[in-house]
Amino acid sequence: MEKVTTNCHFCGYLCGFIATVEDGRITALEPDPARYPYDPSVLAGCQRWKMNLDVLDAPDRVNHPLKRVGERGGGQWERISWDQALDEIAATLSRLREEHNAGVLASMIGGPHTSFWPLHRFMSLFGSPNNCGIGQICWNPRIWSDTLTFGWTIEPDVTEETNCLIIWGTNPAESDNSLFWRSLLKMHKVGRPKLVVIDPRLTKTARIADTWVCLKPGTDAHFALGLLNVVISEELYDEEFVKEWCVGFQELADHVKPYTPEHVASVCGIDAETVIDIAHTFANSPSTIITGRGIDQIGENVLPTHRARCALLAICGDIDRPGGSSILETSDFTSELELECTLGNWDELSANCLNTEHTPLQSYEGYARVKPCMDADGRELPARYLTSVHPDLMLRAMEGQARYPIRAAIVEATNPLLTYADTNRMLSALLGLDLLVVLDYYMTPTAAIADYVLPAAGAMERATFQAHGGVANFVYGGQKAVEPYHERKHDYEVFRELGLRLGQEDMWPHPTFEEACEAALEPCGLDWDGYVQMGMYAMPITPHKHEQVMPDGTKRGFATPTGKVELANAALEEMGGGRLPVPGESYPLCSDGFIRKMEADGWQHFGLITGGRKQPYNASMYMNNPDFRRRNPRPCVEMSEASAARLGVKGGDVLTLATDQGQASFIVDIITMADGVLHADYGWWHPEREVKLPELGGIFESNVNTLTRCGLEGAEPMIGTWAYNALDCMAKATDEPLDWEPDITRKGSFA
Ligand SMILES: Nc1nc2c(c(=O)[nH]1)N[C@H]1C(S)=C(S)[C@@H](COP(=O)(O)OP(=O)(O)OC[C@H]3O[C@@H](n4cnc5c(=O)[nH]c(N)nc54)[C@H](O)[C@@H]3O)O[C@H]1N2
Ligand SMILES: Nc1nc2c(c(=O)[nH]1)N[C@H]1C(S)=C(S)[C@@H](COP(=O)(O)OP(=O)(O)OC[C@H]3O[C@@H](n4cnc5c(=O)[nH]c(N)nc54)[C@H](O)[C@@H]3O)O[C@H]1N2
Ligand code: SF4
Ligand SMILES: [Mo]
Repeated sequence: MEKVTTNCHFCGYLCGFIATVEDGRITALEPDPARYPYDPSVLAGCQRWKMNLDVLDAPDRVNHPLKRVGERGGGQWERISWDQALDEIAATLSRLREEHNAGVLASMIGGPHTSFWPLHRFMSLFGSPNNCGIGQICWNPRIWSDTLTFGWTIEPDVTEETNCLIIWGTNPAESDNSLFWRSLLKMHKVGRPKLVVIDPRLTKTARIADTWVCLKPGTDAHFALGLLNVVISEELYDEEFVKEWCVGFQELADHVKPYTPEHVASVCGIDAETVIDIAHTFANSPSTIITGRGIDQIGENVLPTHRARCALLAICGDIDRPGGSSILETSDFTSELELECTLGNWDELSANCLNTEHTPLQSYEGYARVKPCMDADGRELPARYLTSVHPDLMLRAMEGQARYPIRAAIVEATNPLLTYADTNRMLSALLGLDLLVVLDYYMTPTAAIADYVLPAAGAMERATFQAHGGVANFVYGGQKAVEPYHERKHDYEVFRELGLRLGQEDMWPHPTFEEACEAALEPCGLDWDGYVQMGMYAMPITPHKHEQVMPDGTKRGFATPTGKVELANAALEEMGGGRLPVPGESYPLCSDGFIRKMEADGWQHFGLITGGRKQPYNASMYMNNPDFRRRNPRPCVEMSEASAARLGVKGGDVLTLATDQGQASFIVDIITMADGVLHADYGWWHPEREVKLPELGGIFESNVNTLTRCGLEGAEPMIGTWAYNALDCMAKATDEPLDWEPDITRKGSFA
């Protein structure tokens, strides 16, 4: 019996544990107070960590490579060896690459469940730029807007000095069970900083705020421009910083003139006074802003909103200063860019990039535009996330509607039939492929239609190295406690072994993930054991970096073409975008004809937002946990009293939502939120049912993404962000009950 340190991986926080290991199996777990991150209040508030022991042996884990037998999606599997699986997959990929080009292979990822650079390295070396993910709606808008404005990404630095914190389109009370939420609770008790929450729903976070701004979804760019209008017209900005460090201030000042408090208040559905008050409070420096999905997933408005946020922080003098926003440091350890091996194959990848003509920033050319400034300042942005193929373009290539076809896909750590937009379109595209490989813990609906399902090793069976895409000098995690149970493998090993079969030997020198990470840590003077012992490598952030005096006597400035904060952006203009942030339109999910037809049938037209995070679930994960399902058994559609009255429904009723794309039904929950808007949960399916065609684990019952779309039309034109918020739908009550039972049993064994 031995005690081994290891980590939970049921959220990105990676809490440290000490595992008791007997004969290669974990028999007990306790929190590890010696390692980052440890805070008893985080664990006390976490419903997930106790699952760690269960899932190692759960009957529904996929434990061996499986190969489809008979029809795709028919639920018949043959257990095969890893060698057979990888040999066959490699042979098919080779053949397809010969017949078409390397772009024939796409990959798909989801949230940050694992390190994705091994997949990206495999794709780079294979020659395909077609890694698809959720970047455009989850991380990239912020990274791109920060980089374009400040030359690198920024992070709020909330301290006792901070005067005001705007919590914008994020609900950390449900989405971020970490120290951040705990520290907000503490701040709330002492009343500093002032908390402003901008959200159409009165969330748990909004409840502790000093001011809750209940704005109409998707009007955030207007709101931000309104704040700029007040700060500039009342001369509340930091004159000195603006004069020395900002370009385009006068243009910005002229641009925001029409966005008076009265005008934006009418667009946002709030009072002019609110805009003025928040501008006054925020202008007292240092103040800062934290953002989330609420503004990352609003389609055309995403880049204008983020750019206006950047401008506000800049002119108020809140950048690169304690209590405001920090410019992050580059990593001392090997960058994600180097790990993903993209530069070595740049020309082929760039030539096959499907985005170039459509989303000029989110493309190899867009990346190449910002790269010289990064190089000059010694910084490296990850390339694969920021050039990832747009899902609409990937689907078009799968549908034979692009300049070359995509015929194969590797799906790693995501469940696109629930979490990507437009489930029906995704399903037919995936069913039409020559090869679909899914690497997951479970037989998800997406895995159920694959040709090969490969078993992934999970928390405590694998080492972890969480480096935030390499945009900070901060990495944390630790070692595995045991070898993977059964024949599960670390994702790294799967991609390495596939790479070795496809001529990539030279680029995979490290047989294990641990060795690869140890090599990545070498520049920090830390070996694997040292990393495991500390659980992290983190260096403090230096403030006022732009003021640093360089060897030639000049100030370091910002890593932008002008060396200053770019309030007006020439590079974007050259790519066909706006020099200044201009709000866009919301693109409807319901066409006029559809609305008329449904209205004739008694349906009503509503605004729609989706996917607000709720504990204990994570997207489509943990729906198979009987305990969670008992506690939180039903997918809900939230609405205000007034909306419910308009629809003639009460809490507990069933409401069906419909768009041009499809339909889904939810249980009504009445909350305090903007009138005329519905909020539908996401990720809901029935792992307890048959996970095979045609019903595929019940994904057509309450899956909100049967309603959504990812079309480029209506997406943000520079990055390609589509919308999961600021949408619309038709709604109607129904008498048909939904099949969500609070008591489920886990389904087992596939071989
Ligand atoms: N429990 C749980 N935690 C999670 C996840 C999970 O699935 N479950 N997922 C993880 C992932 S992948 C992510 S990206 C993060 C996301 O973390 P967050 O960004 O904090 O996501 P939410 O908690 O949904 O908060 C987004 C808020 O935006 C609001 N909103 C919707 N539309 C608009 C709008 O137009 N304007 C504004 N201002 N607000 C709007 C919603 O009402 C919602 O309260 O959470 C992570 N944490
Ligand atoms: N309508 C709507 N759609 C959304 C959103 C929304 O708010 N509204 N949010 C979007 C956002 S921000 C995100 S990030 C995505 C999240 O979307 P996903 O990441 O696709 O969501 P999950 O359900 O968490 O799927 C993760 C899958 O990965 C598997 N998995 C977990 N860890 C590992 C691992 O280490 N290795 C492997 N191989 N598999 C693993 C799990 O078993 C699970 O099946 O959803 C997006 N889709
Ligand atoms: S789920 Fe997240 S907060 Fe909970 S123990 Fe695991 S890593 Fe920590
Ligand atoms: Mo996400």
